[in-house]
Amino acid sequence: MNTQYPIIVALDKPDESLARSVVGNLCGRVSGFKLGLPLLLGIGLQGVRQLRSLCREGIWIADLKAADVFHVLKLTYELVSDIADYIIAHAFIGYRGALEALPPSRLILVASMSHEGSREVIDKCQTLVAKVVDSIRPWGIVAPATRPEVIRYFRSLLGKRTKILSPGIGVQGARPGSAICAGADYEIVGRSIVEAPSPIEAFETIHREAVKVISKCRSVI
Ligand code: BMP
Repeated sequence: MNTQYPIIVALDKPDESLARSVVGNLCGRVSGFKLGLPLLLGIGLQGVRQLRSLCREGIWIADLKAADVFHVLKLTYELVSDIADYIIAHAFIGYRGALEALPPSRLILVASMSHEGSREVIDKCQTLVAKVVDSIRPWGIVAPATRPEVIRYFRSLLGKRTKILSPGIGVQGARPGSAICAGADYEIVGRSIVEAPSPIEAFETIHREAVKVISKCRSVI
């Protein structure tokens, strides 16, 4: 497993043969895979089971961005608990009657998002969202690589006990390695790798750039 650059590859495109080729080629070289809704709906749970059988290493995340009431969250979790190590849900839905349905040790909460619209609502409630995260203490949170100040805020609030996963690298504008430098534990990269003419070459280029950026920022700490 690559520890120099902790990267999770986002598989979103509902293209089973593409996903199988990416997983087959990058298994053991990346920290894990995040399965997006289009892929989950497109290839189905059985397709995902077969995909996972290609790679027993690393972290597997079901990115459902769930935001529902207790019984629906519970049913959803039961469906994906054998195919993924972690499930992503929104923090803003709160604990009572909702997030209490999910085991914190297998939960990743969205604390803030990488797109501009995150400032319109979610980020305006940052202290309330932080309170939910702090009281649940999930395994991890999602915080955007596109706004490193948000990563720093959650890192200083949560200390080292909660993992921070940061999307927004590459196509969305953030530089490989920059979120790790701001305090994230993992960077999430999707299209820059998966939709590149050669995903392996794209991974290697991103990896090289990230290692350079990370070693530079670590040398000034
Ligand atoms: P890409 O590297 O292709 O932009 O993909 C980013 C991935 O991270 C997608 O799977 C998306 O669902 C996810 N993501 C995001 O882009 N912003 C967020 O705030 C939260 C996410 O999970």
